[in-house]
Amino acid sequence: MKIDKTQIQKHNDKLYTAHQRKVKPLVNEFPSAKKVINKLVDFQIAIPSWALGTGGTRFGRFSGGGEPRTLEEKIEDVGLLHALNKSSGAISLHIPWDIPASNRKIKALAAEYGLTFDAVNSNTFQDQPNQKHSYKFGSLQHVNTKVRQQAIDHNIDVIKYGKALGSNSITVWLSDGSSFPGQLNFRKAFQRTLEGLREIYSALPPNWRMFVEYKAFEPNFYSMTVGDWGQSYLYASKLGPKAFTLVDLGHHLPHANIEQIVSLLLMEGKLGGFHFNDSKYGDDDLTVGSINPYQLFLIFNELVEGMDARHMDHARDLGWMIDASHNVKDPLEDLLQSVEAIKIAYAQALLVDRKELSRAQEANDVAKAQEILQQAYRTDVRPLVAEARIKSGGALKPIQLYRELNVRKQLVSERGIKTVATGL
Ligand SMILES: [Mn+2]
Repeated sequence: MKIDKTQIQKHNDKLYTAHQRKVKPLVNEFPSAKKVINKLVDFQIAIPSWALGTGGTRFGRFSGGGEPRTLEEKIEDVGLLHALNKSSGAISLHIPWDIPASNRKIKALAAEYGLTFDAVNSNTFQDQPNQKHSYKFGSLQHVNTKVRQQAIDHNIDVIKYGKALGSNSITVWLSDGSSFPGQLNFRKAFQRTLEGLREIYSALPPNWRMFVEYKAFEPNFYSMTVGDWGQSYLYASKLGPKAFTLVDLGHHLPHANIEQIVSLLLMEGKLGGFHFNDSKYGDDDLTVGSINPYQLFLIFNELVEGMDARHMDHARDLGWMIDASHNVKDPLEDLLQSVEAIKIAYAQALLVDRKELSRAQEANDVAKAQEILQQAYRTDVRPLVAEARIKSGGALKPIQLYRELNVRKQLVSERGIKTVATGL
């Protein structure tokens, strides 16, 4: 299904007067409000193909119905999100789950919905049917050269699929590691992994980037071969200028200071992109901003500061993507909430008075520095985010319109109640 412009216009007309009442005071209060709105218009967050179905845990999976069964239907779902919020203009594919039957047709379909292809993702964390060698004991780190070669070949294939669709980056997340002390020689595992990554790196087309994603634990519970930002940074530095670290918010040990990690990676020019989600305990993959929105704001505060220090384009120079999973919510509503939370945190970070903050920092005025950050964080910027949405042709209240149009009900009637999306 498609949401057309008149449906959005009708919805916006109904709510416009009330919206104007809220946005005007903000525009009057903040001289930078118009600039902030324009930056919000530009800012796009890619949707991963695997987040469109209901996720599960190892205890079970409860499908919500109407889930996309094919790559075409996944593109349709992201198209629906993008029509509503005008901020989800890219889809990130996972190979082998999302291999197109025809690149030309898939590209044309995506263009119909105004979508581009974000980073492509490889998969060496599970065995596929008819796969020759098993990844039970790792992929690029494996003691057997044939397993390593199979993993290298797969990643190079993923680059080829991405290239055909106009993507320009690959995200490599490895589940490699060990679950028991003594199982692995850390140094050999690192070196083998580096050698494999080097081969993949050398297959990158000229304008491509490689993102090396780290994770502290799971599925391995004693060591991960790309376990933290230091290890990822080490790989990315040794690989070369096209390799970067990717930060997934849920992939840290509890209480890690992610904003500081982000600041230093940016300083070194080695931050490549983000996977947004939220968590309370581990890699919970919860809706962005649902548990700790202040942390999200502090991360964006460092992002804006660091990107501006390097004269970077906020919208284009880093990869922005959601990486979450939904056990009990409608995945599309959940993704709308996640995108909104990201834009709110970004808008708040844009409102931080940088000059004043720097003065307070240089004067050791700790209380003032905190006041400046919290002044921005406690500003209700939702009308600015909504204004940006109207300007780009989206809906004032995306979830409200999604419900009014009975989107899920229609998807269930088109696709069936017992559909299961491919992927995790
Ligand atoms: Mn991730």
